[in-house]
Amino acid sequence: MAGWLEALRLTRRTLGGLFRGSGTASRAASLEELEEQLIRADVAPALAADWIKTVGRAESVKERQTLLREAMLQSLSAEEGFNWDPVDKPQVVLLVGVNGSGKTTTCAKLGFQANSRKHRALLAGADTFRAAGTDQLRIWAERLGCEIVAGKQGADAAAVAYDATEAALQRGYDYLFIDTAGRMHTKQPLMTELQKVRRSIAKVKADAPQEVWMVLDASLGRNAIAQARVFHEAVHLTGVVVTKMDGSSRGGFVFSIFQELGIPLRLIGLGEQENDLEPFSKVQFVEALLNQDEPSE
Ligand SMILES: Nc1nc2c(ncn2[C@@H]2O[C@H](COP(=O)(O)OP(=O)(O)OP(=O)(O)O)[C@@H](O)[C@H]2O)c(=O)[nH]1
Ligand SMILES: [Mg+2]
Repeated sequence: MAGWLEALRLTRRTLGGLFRGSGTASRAASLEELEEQLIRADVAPALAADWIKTVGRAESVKERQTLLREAMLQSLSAEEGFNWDPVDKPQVVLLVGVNGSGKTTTCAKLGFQANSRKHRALLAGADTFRAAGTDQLRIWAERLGCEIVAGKQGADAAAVAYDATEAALQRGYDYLFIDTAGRMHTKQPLMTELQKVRRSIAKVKADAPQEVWMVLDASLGRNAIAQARVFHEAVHLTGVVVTKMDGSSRGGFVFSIFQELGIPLRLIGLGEQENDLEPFSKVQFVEALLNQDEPSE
């Protein structure tokens, strides 16, 4: 398991060891350089400018570092994680996003998390676009020992989601995690299909899906924010999962999820294995961004 420090290595490198050599003012980056580095790591320019204003008050490099840490933490709102107490069964989580963002892997990771908490989870493969759309999830389900309901290629994704919700309800599952096909936010018919999927779940259980999570690929940086905005308008997101943080040098966009979208970042993917999914921790995130205990690269 990669861990936060390892996963944020590339973004940290983009930040260029912001305060390396703290204490010796001569080696500290100028404010202008600092701002550039933040923007290079995909921190929104307006936010970076705000922080720089705050940090500019510092009288020492050490104080500058403290002020930036505080400003970063303040820019991230309260952590919500995910409530692993299935009060109202089944808790239905619908995973949506553009192609290749990590939906299927995240669905499997959620099944693993439920299993390891001794909850009963059902996985649903509603990616009926491609011939092999549900194969990947089937393989995961077998490996994890999770039950799965999956549609055939060309089947109506809304009907698969309906059947899966009914199965989860009737068979007393605690959680239902529904994987959907990747879709570009610019393709209106596909966004309409997603609305239909959402409605069909609610026909079985009026308050479901309790969660609709957008899975965002961290390597897209700030571009992911624009995608999420369109999905939010279409299906009302209740959370975001950021994947592939371990392969991204643009982790600074995470601040924009809170600042610009106002949607909680629930979980973060730190690798490809089933246990590489963590609740988002703002302290761990900021500490990993600013960590200096490693040699320069
Ligand atoms: N390094 C890393 N790779 C990940 C992570 N999450 C997913 N991946 C990889 O990203 C690739 C795409 O993941 P999928 O889960 O298939 O993505 P998807 O959104 O289901 O893709 P489509 O169904 O084609 O839209 C796979 O190779 C995954 O192993 C992560 O957190 N870190
Ligand atoms: Mg998939």
